[in-house]
Amino acid sequence: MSLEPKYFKLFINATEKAALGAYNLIGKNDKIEADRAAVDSMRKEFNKIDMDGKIVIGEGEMDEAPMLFIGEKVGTSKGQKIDIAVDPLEGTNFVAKNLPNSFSVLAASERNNLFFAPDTYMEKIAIGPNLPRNLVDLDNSVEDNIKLLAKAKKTNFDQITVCILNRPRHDKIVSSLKKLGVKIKFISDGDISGAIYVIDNNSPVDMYLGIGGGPEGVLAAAALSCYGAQMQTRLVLNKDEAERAKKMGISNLKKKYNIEEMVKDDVIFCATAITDGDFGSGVTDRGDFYETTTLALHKERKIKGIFKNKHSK
Ligand code: VTB
Repeated sequence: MSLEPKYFKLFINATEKAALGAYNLIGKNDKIEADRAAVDSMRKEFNKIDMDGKIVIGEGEMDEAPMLFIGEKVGTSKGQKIDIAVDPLEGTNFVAKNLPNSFSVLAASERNNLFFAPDTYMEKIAIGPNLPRNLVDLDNSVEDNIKLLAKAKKTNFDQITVCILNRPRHDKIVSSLKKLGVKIKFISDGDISGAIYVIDNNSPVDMYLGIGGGPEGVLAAAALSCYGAQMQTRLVLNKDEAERAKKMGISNLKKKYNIEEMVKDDVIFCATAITDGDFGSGVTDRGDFYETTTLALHKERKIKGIFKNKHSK
């Protein structure tokens, strides 16, 4: 089922307002306050929208997050039944330290169409569009995945770039990549952008690999699905998390999820830059108004664009 077109602008406005909310906290070295401001502004906008909205990926579970918690109802309750995955401030460190690549992001789809991922780690592998379906697989060795990708792209290993979060948990993957002579793009944080690099024509990234946040995985999948890119994920759960996941209705804890299982149908994806980033300038003070830059996608309507908007002070 498709989302009504009117929601596209309304959701862009929600991430814009969250980005504006965090703007005054750029460089204040207070990631908690920055996150709170973004969450607060996004929630206010949601509650003005005529929709029967539900947060499916949010700031945590009800007992640990006061706002935008998983299961929270948002909107006026008139209108379409919509599930929303949010990360009002992706890259809290980046905002706190005034570094590039922080943004406010959401994905929305009709009820029950987004993977209800718990707030745990997730293994991820992503590649761009126009490649054979199911080309790579989390159960393949790193070597096999690189070989398959290089063959499909008719290129050599040393022409392949893999993006990965710079974490000790990835040492083994990194050493395999080094042995193959593959180029590595390390990121310090922010693996939604990391995964999105595979569809960005201006970035040389061919594959995203490694373990990052589960919620970020679903948000990245929403963007990638609008471009026909591929992604496969699997939850990484400790004992407590396994129990929680079961309670959330996940019976097969070792399941590999393909992008079509994470994002089942139509989806709207919006990401508004807070600090300058890969898809454009962060919130900019133009004197009389603020200007925002948003990457916004609507799968069914094939809209993929960068939208600049003015906001009065
Ligand atoms: C991951 C990643 C996020 O934080 O959740 C990461 O998905 C935290 O990883 O994009 P560590 O626990 O290893 O620090 C981000 O990078 C930013 O929220």
